[in-house]
Amino acid sequence: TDIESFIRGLPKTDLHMHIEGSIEPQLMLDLAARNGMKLRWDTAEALRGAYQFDNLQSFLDLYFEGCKVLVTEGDFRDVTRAYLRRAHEDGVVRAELFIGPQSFIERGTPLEALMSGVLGAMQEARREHGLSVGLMISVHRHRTEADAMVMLDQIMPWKDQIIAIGMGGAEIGNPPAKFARFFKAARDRGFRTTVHAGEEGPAAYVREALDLLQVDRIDHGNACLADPDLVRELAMRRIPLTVCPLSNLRLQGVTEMARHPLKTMMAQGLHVTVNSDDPPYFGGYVTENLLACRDALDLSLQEIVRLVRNGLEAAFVTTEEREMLL
Ligand code: ES4
Ligand code: ZN
Repeated sequence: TDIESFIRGLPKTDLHMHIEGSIEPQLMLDLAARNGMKLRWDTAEALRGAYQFDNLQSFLDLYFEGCKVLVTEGDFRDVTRAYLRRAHEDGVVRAELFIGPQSFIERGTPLEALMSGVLGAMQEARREHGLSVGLMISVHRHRTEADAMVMLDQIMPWKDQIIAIGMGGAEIGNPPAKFARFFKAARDRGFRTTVHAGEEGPAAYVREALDLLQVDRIDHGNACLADPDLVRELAMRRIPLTVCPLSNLRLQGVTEMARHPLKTMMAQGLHVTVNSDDPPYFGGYVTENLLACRDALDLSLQEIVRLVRNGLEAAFVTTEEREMLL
C-alpha cells in the first residue's frame, strides 16, 4: 500500500534490538544442525508456532533456549549479518544492536569469538549497505551485580567499538537499584548507558533508572505514564524511550494494539521511538511495528514522521553522523 511504502522509504532507526533475539526460525534450525544440536522443533513453521507468550518470563525461557544455537564466531557473524541485511531492506539507516554475552561465555564461547563475529558483520554492513551501526553490551539483571562487573572488565579491550552499556532480563524483582554501582562504574569508564525499565515493572523502576542509574535512554519505559512527575521530567530532559509496540503486544503488556500507550506518550511530550526488540519472536521489524501502530492508533503521517525523527535524534551518534543519516 501507499502508506506501507511511505514508511518503508523513511530513513529509520532501530535503537532497541537484541542480536540473539533476531534469529529467524530457519536460521535457528540451520545453526542447530551445523552445531550438531537437536531442537524441540524440526520445521520453521513448528518453531514459529511456539512463539506465543504470556509475559516476559515465558518469552525469556524460549529465547534463552534459542540462544544455545549460537556457539562459534561464524554463528554470531551469520545472525548479525542476516539481521543487518533485513534492517537495510526495511529502510533502517541506523541500527544499535544489543548483545548479552553472559549466556554464551558461560557455555564456553570465548568473548573474542562472539565480538569478532558480531563486529565483522557490522563492518561488512557498513561497507555493503552503507548502514550506520553500533554495538551495545547488555548484562542480565536476573544475575548478580558482581557478574555484571566481571562482564564490564572483560569488554574493556573493545571499549572503542561499544557505543553503550545496557541491561535486560527478568524485570520484576530485579529493580535498577540492584545495579547502581555497576552503572556508575560503566559511566566512570566513559560508556553511555541505557536500561530496560517499565516494560513489566512499575513507574518506580523507571524513576530509579533515571535517578540512581542516570542512564541516557530508557528501553521501553511504558510504565512511566502512571507517574505524572516522572513523565514531566522525562519529557523536559528529552530522555529517549525506545518503545517496542509488537513486543508489548506479544508479551501481553497490552491486550490489543488499539490500547497501546504510544500515542498518549507522544501527546505528553515524551521522546518516544519505535523499535523491533526481537523481531521474529514478536512478528516484525521496524516498518511492521510502525504500520501496526498506525493501523490500531490511527497515527497521522505527521506522527509517523515525528516518531522516525525521534529515532534519529535519540541515536548514540555525533551531530555530524546524525546529519549524514538523512
Ligand atoms: C530481554 Cl535479556 C533480553 N533479551 C531480549 N529481550 C529482552 N527483553 C527483556 N530482556
Ligand atoms: Zn529489549
